[in-house]
Amino acid sequence: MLARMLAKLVLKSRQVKKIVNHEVKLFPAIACRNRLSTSRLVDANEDVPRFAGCRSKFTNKLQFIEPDLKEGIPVYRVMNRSGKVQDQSEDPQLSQEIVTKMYKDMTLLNSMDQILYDSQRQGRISFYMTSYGEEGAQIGSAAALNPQDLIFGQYREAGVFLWRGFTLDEVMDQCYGTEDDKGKGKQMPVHFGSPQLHFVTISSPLATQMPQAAGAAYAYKRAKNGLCVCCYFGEGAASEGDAHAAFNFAATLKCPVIFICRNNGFAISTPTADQYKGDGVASRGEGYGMNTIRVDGNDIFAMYNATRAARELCVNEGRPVLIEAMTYRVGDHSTSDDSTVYRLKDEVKAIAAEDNPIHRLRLYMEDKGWWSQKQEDEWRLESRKKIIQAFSKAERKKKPNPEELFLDVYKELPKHLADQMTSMKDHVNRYREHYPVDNFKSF
Ligand SMILES: Cc1ncc(C[n+]2csc(CCOP(=O)(O)OP(=O)(O)O)c2C)c(N)n1
Ligand SMILES: [Mg+2]
Repeated sequence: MLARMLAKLVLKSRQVKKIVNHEVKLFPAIACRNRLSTSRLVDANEDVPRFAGCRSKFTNKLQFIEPDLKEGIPVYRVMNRSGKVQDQSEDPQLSQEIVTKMYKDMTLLNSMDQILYDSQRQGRISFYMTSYGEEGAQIGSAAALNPQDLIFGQYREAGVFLWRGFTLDEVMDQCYGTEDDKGKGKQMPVHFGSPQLHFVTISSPLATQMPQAAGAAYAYKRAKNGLCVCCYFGEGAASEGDAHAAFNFAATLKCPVIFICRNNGFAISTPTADQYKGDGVASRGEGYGMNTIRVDGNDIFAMYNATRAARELCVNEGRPVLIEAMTYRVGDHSTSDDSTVYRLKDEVKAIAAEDNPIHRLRLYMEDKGWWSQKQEDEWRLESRKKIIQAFSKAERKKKPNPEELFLDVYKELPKHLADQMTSMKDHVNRYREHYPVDNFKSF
């Protein structure tokens, strides 16, 4: 029975193809590709492996693959550390206006980080995470996307939000959990989200965004809307099982998704040397059958070019892409961390000074005559002022009504949550003098 079925299958898929002046009978090499229907055709007499799930030749040489002996994946860059374009044909030739916006957003992010980090230290907000050192990776990639493309982030992508037009007021409302915060104070600071800007709200559990992004990209593919999905994650998150599921679904289902790994050298206190043995995260892309590139994440133009090309592959050819952006986490992991305990201050100082994405772009702009010390001083003052204004405004606002704690989680409030809400209100009303009720909206 099985033999009959197999014979039928072979007959059905047998094809004849003309090669030069003679005909060669071709059979599907079950071995070669994942499905019979997409099998590579091989000469029936060809002695090649016919195992499902691989594509290769036979060898009589007993040889292990020795990753340690292979040269690492190269790092694509456009500018060197002094902001000089190495190969003019790789200069994306962006307008002065766009490059200035890139620079202003990078420096705005930098100043915002300083102010919000300090405000956490002063007890004004509960938590914060900075993007120091990763400004180029964030803004370079964000600039290459279509503003309608859907983004899934991890938590260290505030620059992507700024590029898309997330306002300083929105940042402050979220970090302070004010009555104007779109998340109504439910999320930890920096867990931004914006339906208007097509940015899915950040989740704290690592890598949850990755299979979600693959799924959303599959939906986009079915909708044929000409858009792609972009998913940011850290190299630490890439060790989660969800990362495997995401890569594999995206590759097998040919989902238009760009996975951007920010490889900043650390997952909190764990350096990359203790996280993986292979050649970074990029080396895994090939294994999943994805187009992959490793990029100098401190080079904003390299990030821009790579993301733009990845977007084309996604949208025009329906192929997922993995970009590994090599960078360095200059700041502490978060305000709950003290990185001096596990790395040398001098190492951080040296990298921040010698391989700085902001500095690199500034040198490029100065070379073009697009930026001067005077403009720098004025912009630094102006941007700081804007941030402090937004910060003071948010601090004066009321917090959302505590009832909000129970709302917007389920479409209809379940009975057990309704009961908890009543208990909370009864309790606070009974002990009002012990609660800062005046700080909350209509309680
Ligand atoms: C499932 C899960 N495990 C552990 C954590 C705790 N955690 C928060 S951030 C982090 C490190 C992540 O590192 P990486 O992905 O490299 O991102 P980076 O902070 O370097 O930007 C860990 C372990 C978590 N949030 N979720
Ligand atoms: Mg990391």
